Amino acid sequence: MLTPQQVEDFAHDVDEAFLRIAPIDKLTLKTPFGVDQGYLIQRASMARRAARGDVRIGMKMGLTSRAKMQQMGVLDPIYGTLTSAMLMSDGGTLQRSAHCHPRVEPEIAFLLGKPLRGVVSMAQAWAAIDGVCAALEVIDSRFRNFEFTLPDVVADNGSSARFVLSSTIRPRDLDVSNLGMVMKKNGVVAEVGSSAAVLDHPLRSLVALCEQLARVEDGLHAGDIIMTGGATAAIPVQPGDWVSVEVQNIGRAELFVA
Ligand code: OOG
Ligand code: MG
Repeated sequence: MLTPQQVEDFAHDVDEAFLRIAPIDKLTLKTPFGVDQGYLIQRASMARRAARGDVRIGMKMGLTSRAKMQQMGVLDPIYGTLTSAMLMSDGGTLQRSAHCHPRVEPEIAFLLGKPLRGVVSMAQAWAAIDGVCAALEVIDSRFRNFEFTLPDVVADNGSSARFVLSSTIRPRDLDVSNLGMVMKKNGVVAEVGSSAAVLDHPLRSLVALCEQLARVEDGLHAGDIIMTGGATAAIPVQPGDWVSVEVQNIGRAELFVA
């Protein structure tokens, strides 16, 4: 168990690494702690961003596909907060110099039209969704070489950095369980996958998020953007790169790196 002061100190460390764009050693190297403590640090570090005027606009799930779990060596899904400063416009430009070591991954995102709380069925989760988007997430671990344990990456808000969404479709009859996903770098296919890679069905990611939030008496709001997690491994990017994602029956989103 960490003391409240240790939680604050770790939140400060991870926030400073974010502000200074200077990766640090994983926190558990100094003092080991568990996942629940990781979420306390996450909360405290995101409260620092909120105090600077950065507003919560949704939540992300991470490590929901085997490809991501294998790439990172961490085997459990996690969640983090999405804020207004993270949202990029489609076709927007990512400043490489504003990040430590950015990587990009293809995702399915949901827009919630209704709040969701507690244990919900797949049917209830689907009924709360107003829109579905193709998405790219830019992750940028605050830890040196992207090396961390589960509690560390939780403390670091799931390595979140930026994200971009395609235009939204509101498909009552669309089946999102097994849609082809292609991520290209500079027009060349980099990763190919399926939405099925995300917990067998990306809607399960939303259901799992609700369940995890219920444990801390939290929930999702109408208007929230929900990122369901990378369907393939993430790819590193450099200035001059452009990355796009195409999701079958949904759409396309892209970003440029300067
Ligand atoms: C952790 C973040 C994982 C995802 O979609 O799986 C994530 C990381 O890979 O650094 O965002
Ligand atoms: Mg992700």
